[in-house]
Amino acid sequence: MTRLLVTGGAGFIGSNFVHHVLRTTEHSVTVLDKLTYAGNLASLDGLPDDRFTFVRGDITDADVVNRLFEDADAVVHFAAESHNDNSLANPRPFLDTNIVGTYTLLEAARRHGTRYHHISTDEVYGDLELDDPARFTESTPYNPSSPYSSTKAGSDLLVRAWVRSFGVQATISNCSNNYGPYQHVEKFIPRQITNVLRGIRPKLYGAGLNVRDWIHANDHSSAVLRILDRGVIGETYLIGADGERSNKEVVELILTILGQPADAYDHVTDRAGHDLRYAIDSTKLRTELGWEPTYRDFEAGLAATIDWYRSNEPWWAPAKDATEAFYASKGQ
Ligand code: NAD
Ligand code: TDX
Repeated sequence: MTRLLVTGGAGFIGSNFVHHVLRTTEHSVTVLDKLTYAGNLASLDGLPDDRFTFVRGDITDADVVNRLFEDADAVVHFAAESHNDNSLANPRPFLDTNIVGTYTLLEAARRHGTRYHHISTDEVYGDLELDDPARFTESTPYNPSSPYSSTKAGSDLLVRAWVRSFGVQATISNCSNNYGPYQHVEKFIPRQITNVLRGIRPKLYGAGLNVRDWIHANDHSSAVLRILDRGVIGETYLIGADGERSNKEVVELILTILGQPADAYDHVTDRAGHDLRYAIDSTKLRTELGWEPTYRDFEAGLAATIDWYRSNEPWWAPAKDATEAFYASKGQ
């Protein structure tokens, strides 16, 4: 049995990953999470006590990190400040957690010789034009746009340097936009679903023509497990499921699934520096490691996600008012 240390396991993708690992493998999991506004212990309810441990702590705290590395066979690093809009309002926590936090984990991986997998984003590559048929590959040059994506890019480069300079046993994955249960209501899809459920009109930044490449969080989880099992040390793998949609299309789908007129949304102030389009070419992961996504029907996955938010209002309601107040203060 492998003992996994999962940072950020109380967040959106980390909690989906922990559920997926405990459901589909024999591994045991320890979560290290600071429980910032984005962490929610309720996302980890119902896990088996004999294979799951939760530790509240900060990834920038070398003492707690080193103690936990002593008992880990492998580390999967999800913890981050993850929201672009927050990074525009207050960048500092992004530097602390995404850069210094990653540095702290890499130093521990180096000291303990621990296998380390680094979770990152396609946003490190910047954006593509709307009419450009190109997609990101592992050799696309880094060109991040926001404080968030620049700190993620910086963290990826630290990993590459620690592999080359110190022989750390690391892999990196850069994934496209995730959707699914347990995503904070600040993010696009949960914000619009919960708006409609509350009788608030969805809010589309600018014209809504920006394109995101959607993947279900469970497919992200299966890809990460595959890289942990079969990935080549020092390599980067792009994770994506061919899910390109404009934001306008997604809002119209949410409204239609919830039985509302497809045009019952508002256009609001655009995001500063708003990336136009992301698109992932995941050929390397599919051909070299034999991974394939399971959720190929975005509409079905979105409908299931809407059902989850409809059934789990106690999970999301406590964060909803403060999130909407933050957006309202910016005309969004
Ligand atoms: P999230 O904001 O939902 O969760 C982040 C978690 O990290 C929270 O539980 C939070 O409490 C914890 N955390 C934050 N700072 C910490 C610290 N200093 N020490 C310990 N824990 C801390 O984020 P998410 O959307 O689940 O993203 C997880 C990872 O996946 C991030 O690295 C992100 O860059 C990456 N990613 C996200 C997406 C996406 O669509 N959401 C896509 C690609 C990659
Ligand atoms: O109310 C909104 N209206 C709107 O039009 C919000 C919150 C967002 N948007 C737009 C902005 C983006 O074009 O929707 C798109 C998606 O927005 P976010 O959910 O904020 O995601 P994005 O900025 O694309 O980044 C996400 O995917 C990559 C995650 O938050 C990152 O952590 C990940 O790295």
